[in-house]
Amino acid sequence: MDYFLNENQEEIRALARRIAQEKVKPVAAKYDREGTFPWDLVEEFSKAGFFSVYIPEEYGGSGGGVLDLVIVTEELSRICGGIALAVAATALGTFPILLSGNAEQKARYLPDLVTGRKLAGFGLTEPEAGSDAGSIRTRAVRKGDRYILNGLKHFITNGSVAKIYTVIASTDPERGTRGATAFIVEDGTPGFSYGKIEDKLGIRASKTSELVFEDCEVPVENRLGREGQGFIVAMRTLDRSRPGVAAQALGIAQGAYDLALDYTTKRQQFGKSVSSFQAVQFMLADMATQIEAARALIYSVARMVDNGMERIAKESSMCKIVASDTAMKVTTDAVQLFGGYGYMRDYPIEKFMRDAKITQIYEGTNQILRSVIGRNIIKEIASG
Ligand code: COS
Repeated sequence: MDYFLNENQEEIRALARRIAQEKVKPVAAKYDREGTFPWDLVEEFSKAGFFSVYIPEEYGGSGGGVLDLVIVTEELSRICGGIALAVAATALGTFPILLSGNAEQKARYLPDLVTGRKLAGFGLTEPEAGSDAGSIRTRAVRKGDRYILNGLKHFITNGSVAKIYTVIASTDPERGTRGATAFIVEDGTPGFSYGKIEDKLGIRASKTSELVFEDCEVPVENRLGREGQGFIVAMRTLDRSRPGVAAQALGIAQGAYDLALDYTTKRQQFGKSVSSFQAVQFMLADMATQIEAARALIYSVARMVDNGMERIAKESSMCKIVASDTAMKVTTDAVQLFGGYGYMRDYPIEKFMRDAKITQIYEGTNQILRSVIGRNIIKEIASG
């Protein structure tokens, strides 16, 4: 397939592929085993400019868009979907500032995010507000020139390693989704701390933690947009970040397929390579076809975002569903193709299956995303 990427995007792909091979591959198993955060690789990604690829030039970025971010995420995830999140989750935490930040907020926060000197995180989810994002309980009460935040966010990617968080809190609980407000909260703000750090099945090189707010004082200047706009800020952010989760899933699927193809052409049974059997060829054919279909959809949605299209909740949900279901199917089949070896931790393939699972769950479970697609289809009909 040819996706007619521009010269810049081809260069970004080549660079991300090289860094993934040379720097990520040798240490991916170690970080997965230890569950530690890859600060040395963050340094490499920062030098390579990966944190800046989707940020406009006026804010110090390289002027690309979501498609550029998708390419970086895909290539890094071909080797390790967990390590790729250092970049992808920082983008998730940065989108609200790009979308809704005023000039001072952008000038203050974007320079450190563009370079990767600081990582970002996005605090929406709470124990009682997952799919039902409108029912958050974290409260923000205005007192003079500050807001006092109290509450708990959990399952926050980059939690405890990021320095800048976009946090959605309720300023008017009576108004539900229309009473939510977005804030920028910096690491080190008094009253803000990290709770439980999660021990996960996959993406173990990525940190996931609780964010705890206890009378945390956030200056009014750190409010993103107006009071009551927080839910829309969050939804618009997720519309733009879901192609990134899809790209992570795509990379994981491609990485598992690459290994399975190599293995089945080398593995000999009954005096010939197992890839010469039709049963295996059909599996490889399905894997390759599904991966390409996912890629075509993700790149199209990323291009929609980059061309300034606004209402893209339906399409962005579609690409996340297709790519993450593909990742789960392809990685499971890849383990199958490795036979007994596939189940053993000595081989790299089982990690892909563990890493794939989260892509069907986070940034909207594939079930709630079907509901988002359904609502939008009905709305389109109603509006003619
Ligand atoms: N872009 C812009 N605005 C949007 C929007 C979008 N994608 N989606 C919803 N909105 C607006 C609606 O237009 C509505 O605005 P008004 O109040 O002005 O009418 C408002 O947001 C509330 O929308 P809605 O009534 O549809 O809210 P619901 O509580 O019914 O929930 C869903 C909507 C299910 C779509 C939302 O809760 C959701 O996306 N959940 C999944 C959250 C998620 O991904 N969680 C994972 C963790 S995030 S890392």
